[in-house]
Amino acid sequence: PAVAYGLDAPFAVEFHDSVGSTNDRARELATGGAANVAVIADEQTASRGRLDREWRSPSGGVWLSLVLRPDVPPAHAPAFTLAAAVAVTRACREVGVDARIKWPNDVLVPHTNDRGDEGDDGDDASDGAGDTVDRGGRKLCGILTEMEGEADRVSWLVVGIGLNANVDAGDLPAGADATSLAAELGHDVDRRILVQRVLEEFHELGRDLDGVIPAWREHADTLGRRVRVDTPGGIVEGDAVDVEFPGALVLDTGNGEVRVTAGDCEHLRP
Ligand code: BT5
Repeated sequence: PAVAYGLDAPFAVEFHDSVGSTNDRARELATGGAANVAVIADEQTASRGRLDREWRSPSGGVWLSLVLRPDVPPAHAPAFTLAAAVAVTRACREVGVDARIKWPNDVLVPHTNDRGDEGDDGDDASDGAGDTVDRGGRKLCGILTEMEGEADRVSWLVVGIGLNANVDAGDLPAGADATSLAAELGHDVDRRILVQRVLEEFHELGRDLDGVIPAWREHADTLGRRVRVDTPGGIVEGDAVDVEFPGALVLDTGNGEVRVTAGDCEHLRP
Protein backbone atom coordinates (compact mmCIF):
# COMPACT_ATOMS: atom_id res chain seq x y z
CA PRO A 1 0.00 0.00 0.00
CA ALA A 2 1.16 3.51 -0.77
CA VAL A 3 2.14 5.48 2.29
CA ALA A 4 2.36 9.25 2.55
CA TYR A 5 5.75 10.20 3.91
CA GLY A 6 5.08 13.84 4.61
CA LEU A 7 7.53 15.21 2.07
CA ASP A 8 4.97 17.34 0.33
CA ALA A 9 6.43 20.69 1.27
CA PRO A 10 9.26 21.89 -0.96
CA PHE A 11 12.72 22.21 0.57
CA ALA A 12 13.86 25.54 1.94
CA VAL A 13 17.56 25.96 1.21
CA GLU A 14 20.18 27.20 3.64
CA PHE A 15 23.50 27.81 1.92
CA HIS A 16 26.95 28.12 3.50
CA ASP A 17 30.23 28.92 1.76
CA SER A 18 31.93 26.93 4.49
CA VAL A 19 30.55 25.02 7.47
CA GLY A 20 31.85 22.32 9.81
CA SER A 21 29.40 19.65 8.70
CA THR A 22 26.08 20.13 6.95
CA ASN A 23 24.81 17.11 8.91
CA ASP A 24 25.66 18.84 12.20
CA ARG A 25 23.94 22.04 11.07
CA ALA A 26 20.94 20.01 9.89
CA ARG A 27 20.77 18.21 13.25
CA GLU A 28 20.72 21.60 14.97
CA LEU A 29 17.81 22.69 12.78
CA ALA A 30 16.06 19.34 13.30
CA THR A 31 16.25 19.45 17.07
CA GLY A 32 14.87 23.02 16.84
CA GLY A 33 11.80 21.65 15.06
CA ALA A 34 12.62 22.41 11.41
CA ALA A 35 11.42 20.22 8.55
CA ASN A 36 12.04 20.09 4.83
CA VAL A 37 15.23 22.12 4.90
CA ALA A 38 18.19 21.47 2.64
CA VAL A 39 21.49 22.62 4.14
CA ILE A 40 24.10 23.05 1.42
CA ALA A 41 27.77 24.00 1.66
CA ASP A 42 30.52 24.63 -0.86
CA GLU A 43 33.09 23.37 1.62
CA GLN A 44 33.01 21.48 4.93
CA THR A 45 35.77 21.59 7.50
CA ALA A 46 34.63 18.82 9.87
CA SER A 47 32.58 16.43 7.77
CA ARG A 48 32.21 12.78 8.57
CA GLY A 49 31.32 9.49 7.01
CA ARG A 50 29.76 6.49 8.70
CA LEU A 51 31.30 5.25 11.95
CA ASP A 52 33.01 8.64 12.32
CA ARG A 53 35.24 8.05 9.34
CA GLU A 54 36.73 11.10 7.70
CA TRP A 55 34.90 12.55 4.72
CA ARG A 56 36.86 14.87 2.44
CA SER A 57 34.82 17.95 1.47
CA PRO A 58 36.86 20.47 -0.52
CA SER A 59 35.28 23.43 -2.29
CA GLY A 60 33.47 22.42 -5.48
CA GLY A 61 31.46 19.52 -4.12
CA VAL A 62 27.79 19.17 -3.36
CA TRP A 63 27.64 18.78 0.41
CA LEU A 64 23.98 18.56 1.21
CA SER A 65 21.92 17.52 4.24
CA LEU A 66 18.16 17.20 4.26
CA VAL A 67 16.08 17.70 7.39
CA LEU A 68 12.98 15.51 7.25
CA ARG A 69 10.19 14.67 9.64
CA PRO A 70 8.54 11.76 7.91
CA ASP A 71 5.63 9.97 9.51
CA VAL A 72 7.32 6.57 9.61
CA PRO A 73 8.69 4.14 12.17
CA PRO A 74 12.47 4.31 12.76
CA ALA A 75 12.87 0.95 11.02
CA HIS A 76 11.96 2.59 7.72
CA ALA A 77 14.83 5.09 7.85
CA PRO A 78 17.11 3.03 5.55
CA ALA A 79 14.63 3.57 2.71
CA PHE A 80 15.56 7.27 2.76
CA THR A 81 19.22 6.40 2.31
CA LEU A 82 18.28 4.25 -0.67
CA ALA A 83 16.07 7.03 -2.04
CA ALA A 84 18.97 9.49 -1.79
CA ALA A 85 21.26 7.05 -3.63
CA VAL A 86 18.68 6.69 -6.42
CA ALA A 87 18.17 10.48 -6.65
CA VAL A 88 21.92 11.12 -6.89
CA THR A 89 22.42 8.31 -9.39
CA ARG A 90 19.69 9.63 -11.67
CA ALA A 91 21.08 13.18 -11.51
CA CYS A 92 24.61 11.94 -12.28
CA ARG A 93 23.43 9.78 -15.18
CA GLU A 94 21.64 12.81 -16.62
CA VAL A 95 24.95 14.68 -16.89
CA GLY A 96 26.49 11.67 -18.63
CA VAL A 97 28.30 9.78 -15.88
CA ASP A 98 27.82 6.01 -15.57
CA ALA A 99 26.79 6.10 -11.91
CA ARG A 100 25.62 2.94 -10.13
CA ILE A 101 24.65 2.18 -6.57
CA LYS A 102 26.66 0.00 -4.26
CA TRP A 103 24.66 -1.19 -1.28
CA PRO A 104 23.90 0.50 0.99
CA ASN A 105 25.12 4.05 0.66
CA ASP A 106 27.67 4.52 -2.13
CA VAL A 107 27.22 5.84 -5.62
CA LEU A 108 30.14 4.80 -7.74
CA VAL A 109 31.43 4.55 -11.26
CA PRO A 110 32.05 0.84 -11.78
CA HIS A 111 35.48 -0.45 -12.70
CA THR A 112 36.01 -1.12 -16.38
CA ASN A 113 34.12 -4.04 -17.74
CA ASP A 114 34.72 -6.36 -14.80
CA ARG A 115 31.35 -7.84 -15.54
CA GLY A 116 31.73 -8.11 -19.27
CA ASP A 117 28.54 -6.18 -20.00
CA GLU A 118 29.49 -2.59 -19.49
CA GLY A 119 32.43 -0.43 -20.26
CA ASP A 120 33.73 3.00 -19.46
CA ASP A 121 36.75 4.89 -20.67
CA GLY A 122 39.08 1.92 -20.54
CA ASP A 123 41.53 3.99 -18.55
CA ASP A 124 41.22 2.37 -15.22
CA ALA A 125 44.10 3.70 -13.23
CA SER A 126 42.22 2.89 -10.04
CA ASP A 127 42.75 -0.81 -10.70
CA GLY A 128 46.47 -0.23 -10.19
CA ALA A 129 48.54 -2.01 -7.63
CA GLY A 130 48.84 1.14 -5.51
CA ASP A 131 45.23 0.92 -4.34
CA THR A 132 44.61 0.28 -0.72
CA VAL A 133 40.83 -0.10 -1.03
CA ASP A 134 38.81 -1.90 -3.65
CA ARG A 135 35.29 -0.57 -3.48
CA GLY A 136 34.19 -2.21 -6.71
CA GLY A 137 34.37 1.13 -8.45
CA ARG A 138 35.38 4.73 -7.98
CA LYS A 139 33.31 6.39 -5.27
CA LEU A 140 31.43 9.45 -6.43
CA CYS A 141 29.08 9.94 -3.50
CA GLY A 142 28.49 8.73 0.04
CA ILE A 143 25.38 9.10 2.18
CA LEU A 144 25.12 9.41 5.94
CA THR A 145 21.63 9.15 7.43
CA GLU A 146 21.11 10.05 11.07
CA MET A 147 17.92 10.13 13.08
CA GLU A 148 16.19 10.52 16.37
CA GLY A 149 12.97 8.78 17.19
CA GLU A 150 10.78 6.97 19.62
CA ALA A 151 9.82 3.33 19.33
CA ASP A 152 7.13 3.78 16.71
CA ARG A 153 7.88 7.08 15.04
CA VAL A 154 10.85 9.02 13.69
CA SER A 155 11.01 12.48 15.20
CA TRP A 156 13.57 13.72 12.68
CA LEU A 157 15.81 12.34 10.01
CA VAL A 158 18.90 13.94 8.49
CA VAL A 159 20.02 12.55 5.15
CA GLY A 160 23.55 13.75 4.38
CA ILE A 161 24.74 13.52 0.81
CA GLY A 162 28.37 14.04 -0.18
CA LEU A 163 28.66 14.24 -3.96
CA ASN A 164 32.04 14.93 -5.54
CA ALA A 165 30.83 17.29 -8.23
CA ASN A 166 33.46 19.82 -9.35
CA VAL A 167 36.21 18.44 -7.15
CA ASP A 168 39.72 18.04 -8.60
CA ALA A 169 40.96 14.46 -8.53
CA GLY A 170 43.98 15.70 -6.56
CA ASP A 171 41.72 16.93 -3.74
CA LEU A 172 40.12 13.52 -3.23
CA PRO A 173 41.55 11.08 -0.70
CA ALA A 174 44.50 9.16 -2.14
CA GLY A 175 44.16 5.40 -2.21
CA ALA A 176 40.41 5.47 -1.58
CA ASP A 177 39.36 4.89 -5.19
CA ALA A 178 37.41 8.15 -5.35
CA THR A 179 36.28 10.19 -8.34
CA SER A 180 34.23 13.28 -9.15
CA LEU A 181 31.81 14.26 -11.89
CA ALA A 182 34.35 16.78 -13.21
CA ALA A 183 37.11 14.14 -13.25
CA GLU A 184 34.86 11.69 -15.14
CA LEU A 185 33.57 14.28 -17.63
CA GLY A 186 36.63 16.48 -18.10
CA HIS A 187 34.58 19.60 -17.34
CA ASP A 188 32.64 21.16 -14.49
CA VAL A 189 28.91 20.68 -14.08
CA ASP A 190 26.29 23.24 -13.07
CA ARG A 191 25.83 22.52 -9.37
CA ARG A 192 22.56 24.48 -9.15
CA ILE A 193 20.94 22.23 -11.72
CA LEU A 194 22.50 19.15 -10.15
CA VAL A 195 21.18 19.99 -6.67
CA GLN A 196 17.78 20.84 -8.08
CA ARG A 197 17.59 17.48 -9.85
CA VAL A 198 18.68 15.59 -6.71
CA LEU A 199 16.04 17.39 -4.62
CA GLU A 200 13.31 16.82 -7.21
CA GLU A 201 14.08 13.13 -7.56
CA PHE A 202 14.37 12.66 -3.80
CA HIS A 203 11.12 14.48 -3.19
CA GLU A 204 9.34 12.33 -5.76
CA LEU A 205 10.67 9.08 -4.24
CA GLY A 206 10.02 10.26 -0.69
CA ARG A 207 6.35 10.85 -1.34
CA ASP A 208 5.76 7.16 -1.84
CA LEU A 209 8.53 4.92 -0.62
CA ASP A 210 6.97 1.95 -2.41
CA GLY A 211 8.74 3.12 -5.55
CA VAL A 212 12.18 3.25 -3.96
CA ILE A 213 13.09 -0.43 -4.10
CA PRO A 214 12.22 -0.94 -7.80
CA ALA A 215 14.11 2.26 -8.67
CA TRP A 216 17.07 1.14 -6.59
CA ARG A 217 17.18 -2.26 -8.31
CA GLU A 218 17.27 -0.54 -11.68
CA HIS A 219 20.49 1.32 -10.81
CA ALA A 220 22.13 -1.26 -8.55
CA ASP A 221 25.66 -2.42 -9.18
CA THR A 222 25.58 -4.78 -6.21
CA LEU A 223 22.83 -7.16 -7.34
CA GLY A 224 24.07 -10.24 -9.16
CA ARG A 225 27.53 -9.92 -7.67
CA ARG A 226 29.38 -11.99 -5.15
CA VAL A 227 29.82 -9.75 -2.12
CA ARG A 228 31.36 -9.75 1.31
CA VAL A 229 29.57 -7.65 3.91
CA ASP A 230 31.19 -6.61 7.16
CA THR A 231 28.15 -6.37 9.46
CA PRO A 232 27.94 -5.56 13.18
CA GLY A 233 27.23 -9.27 13.64
CA GLY A 234 30.22 -10.51 11.64
CA ILE A 235 31.27 -11.07 8.04
CA VAL A 236 28.76 -12.55 5.60
CA GLU A 237 29.67 -13.65 2.09
CA GLY A 238 27.30 -14.63 -0.70
CA ASP A 239 25.62 -13.72 -3.96
CA ALA A 240 23.60 -10.51 -3.69
CA VAL A 241 20.20 -11.56 -5.03
CA ASP A 242 17.87 -8.73 -4.03
CA VAL A 243 17.16 -5.74 -1.86
CA GLU A 244 14.00 -5.64 0.26
CA PHE A 245 12.08 -2.79 1.83
CA PRO A 246 13.21 -0.85 3.78
CA GLY A 247 16.76 -1.62 2.65
CA ALA A 248 17.98 -5.08 3.57
CA LEU A 249 20.36 -6.81 1.17
CA VAL A 250 19.42 -10.44 0.53
CA LEU A 251 22.41 -12.76 0.16
CA ASP A 252 22.38 -16.32 -1.12
CA THR A 253 25.17 -17.89 0.89
CA GLY A 254 24.86 -21.27 -0.81
CA ASN A 255 23.52 -22.38 2.52
CA GLY A 256 20.26 -20.46 2.50
CA GLU A 257 19.34 -16.80 2.35
CA VAL A 258 20.63 -14.20 4.75
CA ARG A 259 19.38 -10.62 5.08
CA VAL A 260 21.81 -7.92 6.13
CA THR A 261 20.59 -4.52 7.22
CA ALA A 262 23.83 -2.64 7.90
CA GLY A 263 27.49 -2.93 7.11
CA ASP A 264 30.29 -2.27 4.63
CA CYS A 265 29.92 -4.16 1.40
CA GLU A 266 32.76 -5.28 -0.83
CA HIS A 267 32.13 -6.42 -4.39
CA LEU A 268 34.20 -9.52 -5.05
CA ARG A 269 35.42 -10.23 -8.55
CA PRO A 270 34.01 -13.31 -10.26
C1 BT5 B 1 30.09 7.74 3.62
O1 BT5 B 1 30.74 7.16 4.67
O2 BT5 B 1 30.24 7.43 2.47
C2 BT5 B 1 29.14 8.87 4.03
C3 BT5 B 1 29.66 10.22 3.60
C4 BT5 B 1 28.66 11.31 3.91
C5 BT5 B 1 29.22 12.69 3.64
C6 BT5 B 1 28.14 13.74 3.70
S1 BT5 B 1 28.66 15.26 3.04
C7 BT5 B 1 27.27 16.07 3.67
C8 BT5 B 1 27.05 15.49 5.05
N1 BT5 B 1 27.83 16.16 6.06
C9 BT5 B 1 28.71 15.33 6.68
O3 BT5 B 1 29.48 15.65 7.62
N2 BT5 B 1 28.61 14.10 6.13
C10 BT5 B 1 27.59 14.05 5.09
P1 BT5 B 1 31.55 5.80 4.55
O4 BT5 B 1 30.77 4.79 3.81
O5 BT5 B 1 31.97 5.52 5.96
O6 BT5 B 1 32.82 6.17 3.68
C11 BT5 B 1 33.90 6.93 4.21
C12 BT5 B 1 35.16 6.59 3.42
O7 BT5 B 1 35.09 7.16 2.10
C13 BT5 B 1 36.43 7.19 4.01
O8 BT5 B 1 36.98 6.31 4.95
C14 BT5 B 1 37.34 7.37 2.80
O9 BT5 B 1 38.01 6.15 2.48
C15 BT5 B 1 36.37 7.62 1.68
N3 BT5 B 1 36.23 9.06 1.36
C16 BT5 B 1 36.43 10.14 2.15
N4 BT5 B 1 36.14 11.28 1.51
C17 BT5 B 1 35.74 10.91 0.26
C18 BT5 B 1 35.30 11.63 -0.88
N5 BT5 B 1 35.16 12.96 -0.90
N6 BT5 B 1 34.98 10.90 -1.99
C19 BT5 B 1 35.09 9.56 -2.02
N7 BT5 B 1 35.49 8.83 -0.98
C20 BT5 B 1 35.81 9.49 0.16
